[in-house]
Amino acid sequence: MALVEIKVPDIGDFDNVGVIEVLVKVGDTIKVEQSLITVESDKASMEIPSSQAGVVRELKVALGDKISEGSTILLLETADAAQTEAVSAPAAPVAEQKAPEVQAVPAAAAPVAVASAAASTIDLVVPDIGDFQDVAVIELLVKVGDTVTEEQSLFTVESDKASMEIPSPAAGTITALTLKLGDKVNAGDVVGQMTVQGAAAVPAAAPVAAAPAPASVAAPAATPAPVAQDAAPVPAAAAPTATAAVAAAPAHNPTVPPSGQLPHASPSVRKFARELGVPLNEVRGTGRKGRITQEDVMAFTKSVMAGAVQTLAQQAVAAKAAPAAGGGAGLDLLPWPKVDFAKFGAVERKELSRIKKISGANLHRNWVMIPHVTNNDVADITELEEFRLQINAEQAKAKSDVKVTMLAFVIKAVVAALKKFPEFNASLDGDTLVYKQYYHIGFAADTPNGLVVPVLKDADKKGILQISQEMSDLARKARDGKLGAADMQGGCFSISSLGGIGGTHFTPIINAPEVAILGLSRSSRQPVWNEDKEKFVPRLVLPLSLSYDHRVIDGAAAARFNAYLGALLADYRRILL
Ligand code: CAO
Repeated sequence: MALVEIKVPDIGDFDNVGVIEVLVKVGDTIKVEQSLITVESDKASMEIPSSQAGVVRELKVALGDKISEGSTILLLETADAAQTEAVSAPAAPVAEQKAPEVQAVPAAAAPVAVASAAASTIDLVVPDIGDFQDVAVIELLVKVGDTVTEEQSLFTVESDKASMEIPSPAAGTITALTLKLGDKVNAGDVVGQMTVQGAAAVPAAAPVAAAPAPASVAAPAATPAPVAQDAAPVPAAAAPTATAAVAAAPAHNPTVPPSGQLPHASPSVRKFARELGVPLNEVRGTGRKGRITQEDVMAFTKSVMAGAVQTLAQQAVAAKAAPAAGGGAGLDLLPWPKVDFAKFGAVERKELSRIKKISGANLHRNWVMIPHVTNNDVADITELEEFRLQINAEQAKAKSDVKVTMLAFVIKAVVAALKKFPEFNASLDGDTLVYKQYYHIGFAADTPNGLVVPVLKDADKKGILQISQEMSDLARKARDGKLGAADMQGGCFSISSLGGIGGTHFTPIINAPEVAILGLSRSSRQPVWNEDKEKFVPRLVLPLSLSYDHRVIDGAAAARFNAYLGALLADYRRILL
Protein backbone atom coordinates (compact mmCIF):
# COMPACT_ATOMS: atom_id res chain seq x y z
CA MET A 1 0.00 0.00 0.00
CA ALA A 2 1.24 3.48 -0.75
CA LEU A 3 -0.25 6.92 -0.93
CA VAL A 4 0.46 8.72 -4.21
CA GLU A 5 -0.41 12.10 -5.60
CA ILE A 6 -2.32 12.01 -8.85
CA LYS A 7 -1.43 15.13 -10.76
CA VAL A 8 -2.72 16.96 -13.79
CA PRO A 9 -0.71 15.78 -16.79
CA ASP A 10 0.40 17.82 -19.77
CA ILE A 11 -2.90 19.27 -21.01
CA GLY A 12 -1.55 21.26 -23.88
CA ASP A 13 -2.44 24.91 -23.91
CA PHE A 14 -4.96 24.51 -21.13
CA ASP A 15 -3.63 26.56 -18.27
CA ASN A 16 -5.33 27.77 -15.13
CA VAL A 17 -8.62 26.21 -16.20
CA GLY A 18 -11.62 25.81 -13.95
CA VAL A 19 -12.73 22.51 -12.46
CA ILE A 20 -16.40 22.11 -13.44
CA GLU A 21 -16.98 18.55 -12.27
CA VAL A 22 -15.49 16.35 -9.59
CA LEU A 23 -16.28 12.81 -10.65
CA VAL A 24 -14.98 10.86 -7.67
CA LYS A 25 -15.16 11.17 -3.93
CA VAL A 26 -13.13 10.07 -0.93
CA GLY A 27 -13.44 6.31 -0.46
CA ASP A 28 -14.11 5.55 -4.15
CA THR A 29 -12.19 2.70 -5.71
CA ILE A 30 -11.05 3.84 -9.12
CA LYS A 31 -9.49 2.21 -12.17
CA VAL A 32 -6.66 3.35 -14.38
CA GLU A 33 -7.98 5.83 -16.96
CA GLN A 34 -11.12 6.49 -14.95
CA SER A 35 -12.05 10.15 -15.26
CA LEU A 36 -11.44 12.14 -12.06
CA ILE A 37 -12.41 15.69 -12.86
CA THR A 38 -13.58 17.77 -15.82
CA VAL A 39 -11.94 21.08 -16.55
CA GLU A 40 -13.26 23.70 -18.88
CA SER A 41 -11.93 26.74 -20.65
CA ASP A 42 -14.27 29.17 -22.38
CA LYS A 43 -14.54 26.90 -25.42
CA ALA A 44 -13.76 23.40 -24.38
CA SER A 45 -13.94 20.87 -21.65
CA MET A 46 -11.61 17.97 -20.88
CA GLU A 47 -11.77 15.04 -18.53
CA ILE A 48 -8.64 14.22 -16.60
CA PRO A 49 -8.26 10.50 -16.03
CA SER A 50 -6.33 8.70 -13.34
CA SER A 51 -2.99 7.20 -14.19
CA GLN A 52 -3.33 4.70 -11.33
CA ALA A 53 -5.87 2.36 -9.81
CA GLY A 54 -6.60 2.57 -6.11
CA VAL A 55 -8.76 4.09 -3.41
CA VAL A 56 -9.27 7.85 -3.20
CA ARG A 57 -8.05 8.99 0.20
CA GLU A 58 -8.13 12.77 -0.15
CA LEU A 59 -9.39 15.22 -2.77
CA LYS A 60 -7.13 18.16 -3.38
CA VAL A 61 -9.41 20.02 -5.79
CA ALA A 62 -12.93 21.32 -5.50
CA LEU A 63 -15.41 22.75 -7.93
CA GLY A 64 -14.33 26.12 -9.22
CA ASP A 65 -10.62 25.61 -8.47
CA LYS A 66 -8.25 26.67 -11.21
CA ILE A 67 -5.70 24.05 -12.16
CA SER A 68 -2.77 23.68 -14.53
CA GLU A 69 -0.31 20.97 -15.46
CA GLY A 70 1.25 19.54 -12.28
CA SER A 71 -1.61 20.50 -9.92
CA THR A 72 -2.43 17.69 -7.48
CA ILE A 73 -5.92 16.28 -8.01
CA LEU A 74 -6.08 13.75 -5.21
CA LEU A 75 -4.21 11.35 -2.97
CA LEU A 76 -4.68 7.75 -4.00
CA GLU A 77 -3.90 4.66 -1.98
CA THR A 78 -2.46 2.14 -4.39
CA ALA A 79 -1.56 -1.48 -3.92
CA ASP A 80 1.77 -1.27 -5.69
CA ALA A 81 4.34 0.95 -4.08
CA ALA A 82 6.96 0.56 -6.78
CA GLN A 83 4.65 1.56 -9.56
CA THR A 84 3.40 4.35 -7.41
CA GLU A 85 6.71 6.01 -7.01
CA ALA A 86 7.07 6.28 -10.73
CA VAL A 87 3.67 7.80 -11.11
CA SER A 88 3.86 10.24 -8.30
CA ALA A 89 6.87 11.87 -9.87
CA PRO A 90 5.51 15.17 -11.09
CA ALA A 91 3.47 14.71 -14.22
CA ALA A 92 5.80 12.58 -16.33
CA PRO A 93 4.18 9.14 -16.29
CA VAL A 94 0.76 10.63 -16.04
CA ALA A 95 1.43 12.68 -19.09
CA GLU A 96 2.65 9.63 -20.94
CA GLN A 97 -0.51 7.75 -20.20
CA LYS A 98 -2.57 10.71 -21.25
CA ALA A 99 -0.56 11.33 -24.37
CA PRO A 100 -3.22 10.33 -26.90
CA GLU A 101 -5.70 12.73 -25.42
CA VAL A 102 -3.24 15.45 -24.77
CA GLN A 103 -1.92 15.36 -28.26
CA ALA A 104 -5.43 15.93 -29.42
CA VAL A 105 -4.99 19.47 -28.26
CA PRO A 106 -4.43 21.49 -31.38
CA ALA A 107 -1.29 23.52 -31.37
CA ALA A 108 -1.82 27.19 -30.92
CA ALA A 109 -3.11 27.17 -34.44
CA ALA A 110 -6.36 28.52 -35.76
CA PRO A 111 -9.46 26.36 -35.43
CA VAL A 112 -10.80 26.90 -38.89
CA ALA A 113 -7.96 28.25 -40.89
CA VAL A 114 -8.48 30.58 -43.76
CA ALA A 115 -7.51 29.27 -47.16
CA SER A 116 -7.66 31.02 -50.48
CA ALA A 117 -10.07 33.89 -50.63
CA ALA A 118 -11.56 35.62 -53.59
CA ALA A 119 -12.23 39.21 -52.73
CA SER A 120 -13.98 38.92 -49.33
CA THR A 121 -15.00 35.26 -49.59
CA ILE A 122 -12.90 32.70 -47.77
CA ASP A 123 -12.90 28.92 -47.47
CA LEU A 124 -13.53 27.36 -44.10
CA VAL A 125 -10.81 24.79 -43.61
CA VAL A 126 -10.44 22.35 -40.76
CA PRO A 127 -7.25 23.39 -38.95
CA ASP A 128 -4.51 21.25 -37.50
CA ILE A 129 -6.37 19.32 -34.82
CA GLY A 130 -3.47 17.33 -33.51
CA ASP A 131 -4.02 13.60 -33.50
CA PHE A 132 -7.69 13.89 -34.32
CA GLN A 133 -8.18 12.01 -37.57
CA ASP A 134 -11.37 11.05 -39.31
CA VAL A 135 -13.34 12.56 -36.49
CA ALA A 136 -17.09 12.72 -36.73
CA VAL A 137 -19.08 15.91 -36.90
CA ILE A 138 -21.58 15.60 -34.08
CA GLU A 139 -23.08 19.04 -34.02
CA LEU A 140 -23.65 21.80 -36.57
CA LEU A 141 -23.90 25.04 -34.69
CA VAL A 142 -24.50 27.34 -37.68
CA LYS A 143 -26.22 27.19 -41.07
CA VAL A 144 -25.86 28.94 -44.39
CA GLY A 145 -26.98 32.54 -44.08
CA ASP A 146 -25.97 32.84 -40.42
CA THR A 147 -23.92 35.83 -39.41
CA VAL A 148 -21.15 34.75 -37.10
CA THR A 149 -18.64 36.53 -34.96
CA GLU A 150 -14.96 35.72 -34.91
CA GLU A 151 -14.37 32.70 -32.64
CA GLN A 152 -18.01 31.68 -32.66
CA SER A 153 -18.21 27.89 -32.70
CA LEU A 154 -19.26 26.53 -36.09
CA PHE A 155 -19.42 22.80 -35.48
CA THR A 156 -18.29 20.12 -33.03
CA VAL A 157 -16.19 17.09 -33.83
CA GLU A 158 -15.74 14.11 -31.61
CA SER A 159 -13.33 11.20 -31.32
CA ASP A 160 -13.89 8.33 -28.90
CA LYS A 161 -12.28 10.35 -26.11
CA ALA A 162 -12.83 13.99 -26.85
CA SER A 163 -15.05 16.55 -28.46
CA MET A 164 -13.86 19.84 -29.85
CA GLU A 165 -15.65 22.88 -31.08
CA ILE A 166 -14.28 24.46 -34.20
CA PRO A 167 -14.64 28.23 -34.14
CA SER A 168 -14.88 30.70 -36.97
CA PRO A 169 -11.67 32.42 -38.03
CA ALA A 170 -13.41 35.73 -38.69
CA ALA A 171 -16.65 37.65 -38.41
CA GLY A 172 -18.89 37.36 -41.46
CA THR A 173 -21.69 35.41 -43.08
CA ILE A 174 -21.69 31.69 -43.82
CA THR A 175 -22.34 31.28 -47.55
CA ALA A 176 -21.74 27.54 -47.91
CA LEU A 177 -21.45 24.58 -45.56
CA THR A 178 -20.78 21.18 -47.03
CA LEU A 179 -20.87 19.35 -43.70
CA LYS A 180 -23.62 17.17 -42.39
CA LEU A 181 -23.91 15.32 -39.12
CA GLY A 182 -21.83 12.17 -39.03
CA ASP A 183 -19.33 13.34 -41.67
CA LYS A 184 -15.73 12.47 -40.89
CA VAL A 185 -13.26 15.32 -41.18
CA ASN A 186 -9.49 15.81 -41.10
CA ALA A 187 -7.16 18.77 -40.91
CA GLY A 188 -7.14 20.61 -44.22
CA ASP A 189 -10.66 19.66 -45.31
CA VAL A 190 -12.59 22.53 -46.82
CA VAL A 191 -15.98 22.45 -45.18
CA GLY A 192 -17.59 25.66 -46.40
CA GLN A 193 -17.21 29.29 -47.22
CA MET A 194 -17.95 32.61 -45.67
CA THR A 195 -17.86 36.23 -46.66
CA VAL A 196 -15.93 38.37 -44.32
CA GLN A 197 -16.44 41.96 -43.40
CA GLY A 198 -13.56 43.72 -45.19
CA ALA A 199 -10.91 41.91 -47.18
CA ALA A 200 -8.18 43.32 -45.00
CA ALA A 201 -9.15 41.00 -42.18
CA VAL A 202 -8.32 37.96 -44.27
CA PRO A 203 -5.13 37.68 -46.30
CA ALA A 204 -5.73 36.72 -49.89
CA ALA A 205 -4.18 33.32 -50.17
CA ALA A 206 -3.33 32.17 -46.71
CA PRO A 207 -2.09 28.58 -46.75
CA VAL A 208 -4.40 26.14 -45.02
CA ALA A 209 -2.60 24.97 -41.95
CA ALA A 210 0.80 26.50 -42.24
CA ALA A 211 -0.14 30.12 -41.94
CA PRO A 212 -3.53 30.78 -40.60
CA ALA A 213 -5.01 34.21 -40.80
CA PRO A 214 -3.64 36.55 -38.20
CA ALA A 215 -6.98 36.92 -36.55
CA SER A 216 -7.20 33.19 -36.15
CA VAL A 217 -3.71 32.78 -34.86
CA ALA A 218 -4.51 35.16 -32.09
CA ALA A 219 -7.69 33.35 -31.33
CA PRO A 220 -7.64 32.05 -27.79
CA ALA A 221 -10.19 29.44 -28.75
CA ALA A 222 -7.56 27.65 -30.78
CA THR A 223 -6.30 25.87 -27.71
CA PRO A 224 -9.01 23.61 -26.44
CA ALA A 225 -9.16 19.89 -26.74
CA PRO A 226 -12.41 19.09 -25.05
CA VAL A 227 -12.98 15.58 -23.89
CA ALA A 228 -16.31 13.97 -23.30
CA GLN A 229 -15.75 10.28 -22.93
CA ASP A 230 -18.42 8.16 -24.39
CA ALA A 231 -17.15 5.19 -22.43
CA ALA A 232 -17.46 6.95 -19.12
CA PRO A 233 -19.83 9.81 -19.57
CA VAL A 234 -19.71 12.49 -16.98
CA PRO A 235 -22.22 14.21 -14.74
CA ALA A 236 -23.65 17.52 -15.70
CA ALA A 237 -21.61 20.56 -15.03
CA ALA A 238 -22.72 21.74 -11.65
CA ALA A 239 -24.39 25.09 -11.53
CA PRO A 240 -22.65 27.61 -9.31
CA THR A 241 -25.25 27.14 -6.61
CA ALA A 242 -24.63 23.43 -6.55
CA THR A 243 -20.94 24.14 -6.17
CA ALA A 244 -21.57 26.08 -3.05
CA ALA A 245 -23.82 23.43 -1.65
CA VAL A 246 -21.04 20.89 -1.86
CA ALA A 247 -18.80 22.59 0.59
CA ALA A 248 -21.62 23.73 2.78
CA ALA A 249 -23.05 20.33 3.37
CA PRO A 250 -19.84 18.41 3.42
CA ALA A 251 -21.38 15.04 4.18
CA HIS A 252 -23.05 15.06 0.83
CA ASN A 253 -21.42 15.58 -2.54
CA PRO A 254 -23.98 16.45 -5.17
CA THR A 255 -21.39 16.56 -7.94
CA VAL A 256 -21.10 12.79 -7.88
CA PRO A 257 -24.40 11.26 -8.85
CA PRO A 258 -24.92 8.07 -6.89
CA SER A 259 -25.31 5.83 -9.88
CA GLY A 260 -26.66 5.51 -13.35
CA GLN A 261 -25.94 6.89 -16.74
CA LEU A 262 -24.47 10.33 -16.89
CA PRO A 263 -25.11 12.95 -19.56
CA HIS A 264 -23.26 13.43 -22.82
CA ALA A 265 -23.05 16.98 -24.05
CA SER A 266 -20.63 19.12 -25.95
CA PRO A 267 -18.80 21.98 -24.23
CA SER A 268 -21.08 24.63 -25.71
CA VAL A 269 -24.17 22.80 -24.51
CA ARG A 270 -22.63 22.35 -21.06
CA LYS A 271 -21.82 26.04 -20.93
CA PHE A 272 -25.30 26.95 -22.16
CA ALA A 273 -26.86 24.70 -19.51
CA ARG A 274 -24.65 26.15 -16.84
CA GLU A 275 -25.55 29.69 -17.78
CA LEU A 276 -29.23 28.81 -17.43
CA GLY A 277 -28.60 26.83 -14.24
CA VAL A 278 -29.96 23.68 -15.86
CA PRO A 279 -28.79 20.42 -14.23
CA LEU A 280 -27.70 18.41 -17.28
CA ASN A 281 -28.25 15.09 -15.54
CA GLU A 282 -31.95 15.86 -15.45
CA VAL A 283 -32.17 16.62 -19.18
CA ARG A 284 -33.22 13.92 -21.65
CA GLY A 285 -30.87 13.89 -24.63
CA THR A 286 -32.41 13.46 -28.05
CA GLY A 287 -29.19 13.62 -30.06
CA ARG A 288 -27.10 10.78 -31.36
CA LYS A 289 -26.45 8.17 -28.64
CA GLY A 290 -28.66 10.15 -26.27
CA ARG A 291 -26.47 13.23 -26.54
CA ILE A 292 -27.98 16.38 -25.06
CA THR A 293 -28.42 19.19 -27.55
CA GLN A 294 -29.03 22.87 -27.02
CA GLU A 295 -32.68 22.29 -28.00
CA ASP A 296 -32.97 19.68 -25.24
CA VAL A 297 -31.72 22.20 -22.69
CA MET A 298 -34.18 24.79 -23.98
CA ALA A 299 -37.03 22.27 -23.87
CA PHE A 300 -36.09 21.41 -20.28
CA THR A 301 -36.11 25.09 -19.31
CA LYS A 302 -39.49 25.57 -20.94
CA SER A 303 -40.98 22.61 -19.09
CA VAL A 304 -39.60 23.84 -15.75
CA MET A 305 -40.92 27.32 -16.44
CA ALA A 306 -44.30 25.91 -17.41
CA GLY A 307 -44.36 23.92 -14.16
CA ALA A 308 -43.36 26.98 -12.14
CA VAL A 309 -46.00 29.14 -13.81
CA GLN A 310 -48.59 26.48 -13.10
CA THR A 311 -47.49 26.28 -9.46
CA LEU A 312 -47.61 30.05 -9.12
CA ALA A 313 -51.05 30.07 -10.72
CA GLN A 314 -52.20 27.41 -8.26
CA GLN A 315 -50.72 29.40 -5.39
CA ALA A 316 -52.45 32.54 -6.60
CA VAL A 317 -55.77 30.69 -6.71
CA ALA A 318 -55.14 29.26 -3.24
CA ALA A 319 -54.15 32.67 -1.89
CA LYS A 320 -57.32 34.19 -3.30
CA ALA A 321 -59.42 31.44 -1.83
CA ALA A 322 -57.90 31.86 1.64
CA PRO A 323 -56.53 35.38 1.90
CA ALA A 324 -56.34 35.25 5.68
CA ALA A 325 -53.88 32.36 5.53
CA GLY A 326 -51.39 34.50 3.58
CA GLY A 327 -49.22 33.42 0.61
CA GLY A 328 -45.70 33.20 1.94
CA ALA A 329 -44.20 31.39 -1.05
CA GLY A 330 -41.08 33.04 -2.47
CA LEU A 331 -39.31 36.00 -0.93
CA ASP A 332 -40.51 38.59 -3.42
CA LEU A 333 -37.71 40.96 -2.41
CA LEU A 334 -36.56 44.18 -3.98
CA PRO A 335 -33.56 43.77 -6.30
CA TRP A 336 -30.14 44.34 -4.76
CA PRO A 337 -29.31 48.07 -4.83
CA LYS A 338 -27.04 48.98 -7.71
CA VAL A 339 -24.80 51.88 -6.78
CA ASP A 340 -22.00 53.45 -8.74
CA PHE A 341 -19.72 53.77 -5.70
CA ALA A 342 -17.00 55.48 -7.74
CA LYS A 343 -19.30 58.46 -8.08
CA PHE A 344 -18.74 59.16 -4.39
CA GLY A 345 -15.00 58.54 -4.07
CA ALA A 346 -12.13 56.23 -5.02
CA VAL A 347 -12.87 52.49 -4.83
CA GLU A 348 -11.00 49.23 -5.33
CA ARG A 349 -12.72 46.02 -6.48
CA LYS A 350 -11.52 42.63 -5.22
CA GLU A 351 -13.18 39.33 -6.01
CA LEU A 352 -14.27 37.29 -3.00
CA SER A 353 -12.02 34.32 -2.18
CA ARG A 354 -13.23 30.88 -3.25
CA ILE A 355 -13.90 29.91 0.37
CA LYS A 356 -15.89 33.11 0.95
CA LYS A 357 -17.99 32.46 -2.15
CA ILE A 358 -18.73 28.91 -1.09
CA SER A 359 -19.33 29.62 2.58
CA GLY A 360 -21.32 32.74 1.74
CA ALA A 361 -23.74 30.78 -0.42
CA ASN A 362 -24.13 28.21 2.32
CA LEU A 363 -24.60 30.73 5.11
CA HIS A 364 -27.20 32.47 2.98
CA ARG A 365 -29.12 29.27 2.35
CA ASN A 366 -28.96 28.28 6.02
CA TRP A 367 -30.05 31.70 7.20
CA VAL A 368 -32.98 31.83 4.80
CA MET A 369 -34.13 28.24 5.11
CA ILE A 370 -33.79 27.60 8.84
CA PRO A 371 -36.04 29.33 11.36
CA HIS A 372 -33.25 30.31 13.75
CA VAL A 373 -33.65 31.34 17.34
CA THR A 374 -30.69 32.06 19.61
CA ASN A 375 -30.75 31.34 23.34
CA ASN A 376 -28.18 33.33 25.32
CA ASP A 377 -26.84 32.21 28.66
CA VAL A 378 -23.63 32.32 30.68
CA ALA A 379 -21.50 29.71 32.38
CA ASP A 380 -19.44 30.34 35.50
CA ILE A 381 -16.05 28.88 34.50
CA THR A 382 -14.02 30.25 37.40
CA GLU A 383 -12.94 26.83 38.71
CA LEU A 384 -12.64 25.29 35.25
CA GLU A 385 -10.30 28.09 34.14
CA GLU A 386 -8.13 27.45 37.22
CA PHE A 387 -8.03 23.77 36.32
CA ARG A 388 -7.16 24.64 32.68
CA LEU A 389 -4.28 26.87 33.76
CA GLN A 390 -3.04 24.12 36.08
CA ILE A 391 -3.16 21.54 33.25
CA ASN A 392 -1.30 23.90 30.93
CA ALA A 393 1.37 24.50 33.58
CA GLU A 394 1.80 20.73 33.90
CA GLN A 395 1.96 20.36 30.13
CA ALA A 396 4.62 23.06 29.90
CA LYS A 397 6.63 21.40 32.67
CA ALA A 398 6.42 18.09 30.83
CA LYS A 399 7.61 19.90 27.67
CA SER A 400 4.47 18.87 25.88
CA ASP A 401 3.35 20.80 22.78
CA VAL A 402 -0.28 20.37 23.71
CA LYS A 403 -1.94 23.53 24.97
CA VAL A 404 -5.47 23.29 26.31
CA THR A 405 -7.96 26.08 25.56
CA MET A 406 -11.47 26.47 26.96
CA LEU A 407 -12.86 25.23 23.65
CA ALA A 408 -11.63 21.67 24.30
CA PHE A 409 -13.54 21.58 27.62
CA VAL A 410 -16.61 22.99 25.93
CA ILE A 411 -16.48 20.31 23.20
CA LYS A 412 -16.45 17.56 25.78
CA ALA A 413 -19.27 19.21 27.76
CA VAL A 414 -21.30 19.65 24.56
CA VAL A 415 -21.00 15.90 23.91
CA ALA A 416 -22.49 15.24 27.35
CA ALA A 417 -25.31 17.69 26.61
CA LEU A 418 -25.95 16.06 23.20
CA LYS A 419 -26.27 12.71 24.96
CA LYS A 420 -28.82 14.17 27.37
CA PHE A 421 -30.73 16.04 24.62
CA PRO A 422 -30.48 13.78 21.55
CA GLU A 423 -32.61 15.97 19.26
CA PHE A 424 -29.66 18.39 19.20
CA ASN A 425 -27.58 15.59 17.67
CA ALA A 426 -29.98 15.06 14.79
CA SER A 427 -30.77 16.22 11.25
CA LEU A 428 -34.05 16.78 9.48
CA ASP A 429 -34.69 14.57 6.48
CA GLY A 430 -38.06 15.68 5.17
CA ASP A 431 -40.50 14.92 7.93
CA THR A 432 -38.10 12.50 9.63
CA LEU A 433 -35.55 13.31 12.29
CA VAL A 434 -32.33 11.34 11.93
CA TYR A 435 -30.70 10.80 15.33
CA LYS A 436 -26.96 10.29 15.15
CA GLN A 437 -25.27 7.88 17.46
CA TYR A 438 -21.86 9.35 16.95
CA TYR A 439 -20.46 12.64 18.18
CA HIS A 440 -18.49 14.53 15.53
CA ILE A 441 -18.14 18.19 16.53
CA GLY A 442 -17.35 20.90 13.96
CA PHE A 443 -15.59 24.08 15.03
CA ALA A 444 -15.45 27.24 12.99
CA ALA A 445 -11.89 28.22 12.16
CA ASP A 446 -10.90 31.62 10.96
CA THR A 447 -8.38 31.45 8.08
CA PRO A 448 -6.78 34.13 5.89
CA ASN A 449 -9.13 33.04 3.09
CA GLY A 450 -12.31 32.84 5.12
CA LEU A 451 -14.30 30.61 7.39
CA VAL A 452 -14.02 26.80 7.35
CA VAL A 453 -15.47 24.20 9.69
CA PRO A 454 -13.17 21.22 10.36
CA VAL A 455 -14.81 18.35 12.20
CA LEU A 456 -13.34 16.65 15.23
CA LYS A 457 -14.47 13.04 14.96
CA ASP A 458 -15.68 10.85 17.85
CA ALA A 459 -15.23 13.54 20.49
CA ASP A 460 -17.04 11.26 22.99
CA LYS A 461 -14.16 8.77 22.83
CA LYS A 462 -11.37 11.29 23.38
CA GLY A 463 -9.90 13.02 26.38
CA ILE A 464 -9.28 16.75 26.70
CA LEU A 465 -5.61 16.49 25.75
CA GLN A 466 -6.32 14.50 22.60
CA ILE A 467 -9.13 16.87 21.64
CA SER A 468 -6.78 19.84 22.13
CA GLN A 469 -4.08 18.21 20.04
CA GLU A 470 -6.42 17.27 17.19
CA MET A 471 -8.11 20.66 17.24
CA SER A 472 -4.81 22.43 16.97
CA ASP A 473 -3.74 20.14 14.07
CA LEU A 474 -7.02 20.75 12.25
CA ALA A 475 -6.86 24.52 12.85
CA ARG A 476 -3.29 24.57 11.47
CA LYS A 477 -4.37 22.59 8.41
CA ALA A 478 -7.28 25.01 7.95
CA ARG A 479 -5.03 28.05 8.08
CA ASP A 480 -2.60 26.44 5.61
CA GLY A 481 -5.48 25.63 3.24
CA LYS A 482 -4.71 21.92 3.58
CA LEU A 483 -8.00 20.58 4.90
CA GLY A 484 -9.30 17.70 2.82
CA ALA A 485 -13.00 17.12 2.19
CA ALA A 486 -12.98 14.30 4.76
CA ASP A 487 -11.75 16.73 7.45
CA MET A 488 -14.93 18.76 7.04
CA GLN A 489 -17.49 16.01 6.71
CA GLY A 490 -19.80 14.21 9.09
CA GLY A 491 -20.38 16.98 11.65
CA CYS A 492 -23.27 16.62 14.13
CA PHE A 493 -23.10 19.96 15.92
CA SER A 494 -20.85 22.99 15.48
CA ILE A 495 -19.17 25.44 17.80
CA SER A 496 -18.07 28.89 16.78
CA SER A 497 -15.66 30.33 19.31
CA LEU A 498 -14.86 34.02 19.20
CA GLY A 499 -13.57 33.80 22.76
CA GLY A 500 -9.99 34.47 21.72
CA ILE A 501 -11.10 37.68 20.02
CA GLY A 502 -13.90 39.37 21.97
CA GLY A 503 -17.60 40.16 22.08
CA THR A 504 -20.32 39.40 24.58
CA HIS A 505 -22.95 37.39 22.66
CA PHE A 506 -23.69 36.82 18.97
CA THR A 507 -26.04 34.87 16.71
CA PRO A 508 -24.23 31.97 15.02
CA ILE A 509 -25.80 30.59 11.84
CA ILE A 510 -26.67 26.90 11.94
CA ASN A 511 -24.51 24.72 9.71
CA ALA A 512 -27.16 22.70 7.82
CA PRO A 513 -28.08 19.90 7.98
CA GLU A 514 -27.20 20.23 11.65
CA VAL A 515 -29.92 21.65 13.90
CA ALA A 516 -27.95 23.72 16.39
CA ILE A 517 -24.71 25.61 16.85
CA LEU A 518 -23.06 27.04 19.93
CA GLY A 519 -21.35 30.43 19.88
CA LEU A 520 -18.74 31.21 22.54
CA SER A 521 -17.76 34.78 23.29
CA ARG A 522 -14.99 36.12 25.48
CA SER A 523 -15.11 35.21 29.14
CA SER A 524 -14.75 38.06 31.58
CA ARG A 525 -14.64 38.67 35.34
CA GLN A 526 -18.03 39.82 36.50
CA PRO A 527 -19.51 40.70 39.89
CA VAL A 528 -21.85 37.83 40.66
CA TRP A 529 -24.32 37.97 43.52
CA ASN A 530 -23.49 35.38 46.12
CA GLU A 531 -26.79 34.68 47.74
CA ASP A 532 -25.44 32.91 50.83
CA LYS A 533 -23.11 35.68 51.81
CA GLU A 534 -25.24 38.39 50.30
CA LYS A 535 -22.48 40.08 48.44
CA PHE A 536 -21.00 40.33 44.96
CA VAL A 537 -18.02 38.12 44.20
CA PRO A 538 -15.78 38.22 41.12
CA ARG A 539 -16.47 35.21 38.89
CA LEU A 540 -15.20 34.30 35.41
CA VAL A 541 -18.23 34.16 33.14
CA LEU A 542 -18.37 32.61 29.68
CA PRO A 543 -21.18 33.76 27.34
CA LEU A 544 -22.99 30.92 25.53
CA SER A 545 -25.10 31.64 22.43
CA LEU A 546 -27.04 28.62 21.26
CA SER A 547 -28.78 28.97 17.87
CA TYR A 548 -31.27 26.23 17.15
CA ASP A 549 -33.61 25.16 14.36
CA HIS A 550 -37.02 25.89 15.79
CA ARG A 551 -38.63 23.27 13.53
CA VAL A 552 -36.80 20.61 15.51
CA ILE A 553 -36.07 22.18 18.89
CA ASP A 554 -38.47 24.00 21.15
CA GLY A 555 -37.36 27.13 22.97
CA ALA A 556 -37.71 25.39 26.34
CA ALA A 557 -35.45 22.54 25.22
CA ALA A 558 -32.84 25.03 24.02
CA ALA A 559 -32.94 26.85 27.36
CA ARG A 560 -32.52 23.52 29.15
CA PHE A 561 -29.62 22.49 26.91
CA ASN A 562 -27.83 25.78 27.51
CA ALA A 563 -28.49 25.71 31.24
CA TYR A 564 -27.25 22.11 31.46
CA LEU A 565 -24.13 23.02 29.50
CA GLY A 566 -23.56 25.95 31.84
CA ALA A 567 -23.93 23.66 34.87
CA LEU A 568 -21.39 21.20 33.45
CA LEU A 569 -18.88 23.96 32.79
CA ALA A 570 -19.45 25.39 36.26
CA ASP A 571 -18.80 22.02 37.87
CA TYR A 572 -17.03 19.74 35.40
CA ARG A 573 -17.38 16.73 37.72
CA ARG A 574 -21.05 16.57 36.68
CA ILE A 575 -19.95 15.12 33.32
CA LEU A 576 -19.26 11.90 35.17
CA LEU A 577 -22.81 11.63 36.43
N1 CAO B 1 -12.62 33.65 26.65
C1 CAO B 1 -11.43 34.20 26.88
N2 CAO B 1 -10.30 33.81 26.28
C2 CAO B 1 -10.39 32.81 25.40
C3 CAO B 1 -11.60 32.17 25.11
C4 CAO B 1 -12.75 32.62 25.78
N3 CAO B 1 -13.96 32.10 25.56
N4 CAO B 1 -11.36 31.22 24.18
C5 CAO B 1 -10.07 31.25 23.89
N5 CAO B 1 -9.48 32.21 24.63
C6 CAO B 1 -8.08 32.56 24.66
C7 CAO B 1 -7.21 31.32 24.66
O1 CAO B 1 -7.06 30.82 25.94
C8 CAO B 1 -5.96 31.86 24.06
O2 CAO B 1 -5.31 32.60 25.05
P1 CAO B 1 -3.71 32.58 25.22
O3 CAO B 1 -3.15 32.95 23.86
O4 CAO B 1 -3.45 33.58 26.29
O5 CAO B 1 -3.36 31.21 25.62
C9 CAO B 1 -6.45 32.86 23.02
O6 CAO B 1 -7.76 33.19 23.42
C10 CAO B 1 -6.47 32.32 21.60
O7 CAO B 1 -7.17 31.11 21.54
P2 CAO B 1 -7.28 30.34 20.15
O8 CAO B 1 -8.24 31.07 19.29
O9 CAO B 1 -5.93 30.16 19.60
O10 CAO B 1 -7.79 28.89 20.54
P3 CAO B 1 -9.25 28.33 20.65
O11 CAO B 1 -9.08 26.90 20.97
O12 CAO B 1 -10.08 29.12 21.58
O13 CAO B 1 -9.87 28.48 19.20
C11 CAO B 1 -10.08 28.28 16.82
C12 CAO B 1 -9.37 27.79 18.07
C13 CAO B 1 -9.51 27.60 15.61
C14 CAO B 1 -11.56 27.99 16.93
C15 CAO B 1 -9.91 29.80 16.75
O14 CAO B 1 -8.55 30.12 16.58
C16 CAO B 1 -10.69 30.48 15.65
O15 CAO B 1 -10.38 30.40 14.45
N6 CAO B 1 -11.73 31.21 16.06
C17 CAO B 1 -12.57 31.97 15.14
C18 CAO B 1 -13.85 31.24 14.85
C19 CAO B 1 -14.74 32.09 14.00
O16 CAO B 1 -14.32 32.80 13.10
N7 CAO B 1 -16.04 32.06 14.30
C20 CAO B 1 -16.98 32.87 13.65
C21 CAO B 1 -17.74 32.04 12.73
S1 CAO B 1 -19.16 32.81 12.19
O17 CAO B 1 -18.59 33.99 11.32
